[in-house]
Amino acid sequence: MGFLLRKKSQQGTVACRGRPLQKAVSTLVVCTLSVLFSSEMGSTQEHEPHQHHAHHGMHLDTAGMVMNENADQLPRGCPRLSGEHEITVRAGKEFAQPGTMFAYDRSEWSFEPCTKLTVTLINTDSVRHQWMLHGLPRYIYPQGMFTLEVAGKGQRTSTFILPPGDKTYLVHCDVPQHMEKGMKAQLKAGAGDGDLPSIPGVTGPRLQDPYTLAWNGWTHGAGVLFGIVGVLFVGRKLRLFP
Ligand SMILES: [Cu+2]
Repeated sequence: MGFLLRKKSQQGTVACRGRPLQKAVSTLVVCTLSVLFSSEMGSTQEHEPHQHHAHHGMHLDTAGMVMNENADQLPRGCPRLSGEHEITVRAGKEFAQPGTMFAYDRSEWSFEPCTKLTVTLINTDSVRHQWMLHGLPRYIYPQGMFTLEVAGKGQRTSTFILPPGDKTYLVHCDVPQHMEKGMKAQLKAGAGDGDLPSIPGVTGPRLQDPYTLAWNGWTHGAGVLFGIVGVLFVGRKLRLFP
């Protein structure tokens, strides 16, 4: 189809040069449309590898997925591994705190930079959950991510190596609304570089909801008092009272 459109485009270019005005206008439309179509098709072809995740080091089956496993390539700036650790993370509704729906059984981890970390994700729910860590160097980890995913109850294990430097990495489940509903955590390499907002049990939201007035006995009493004063004031003005 692209070939046909390009051919039309070439014909159109010739026509634009040689034909009368009305023909030239119609062929100009064909020229424009063909260029638009061919550029659209070109961009689709460019994005196809992303859709198929052809270069993400992905291991995928019906039960889950591992993306960007790296057990042996040292990130630049790491002279050697600083250590090797294994963690087990459970993910599911049963770990959610009041006000949330999903959670990991732990919200924070801390390791030395250049640590080789093996993560086992155990999903205790029947829905899909992920352990997705962001902010890694893209020359090893395409899109800067390392991801474990388990579709329903089950588990999956994989390994990656943290780069050098003190940094706080976001960990979350990328299934729509799961992070917003509580499945969010942070991993600190070294001292980290601060805390992330809305980490369950660790930090509050970036923007607080504006419920500044807490209703209790005192505020109720003050409200009643202001009401009485207001009624008396208006009553005096209207000469309802002596
Ligand atoms: Cu999830």
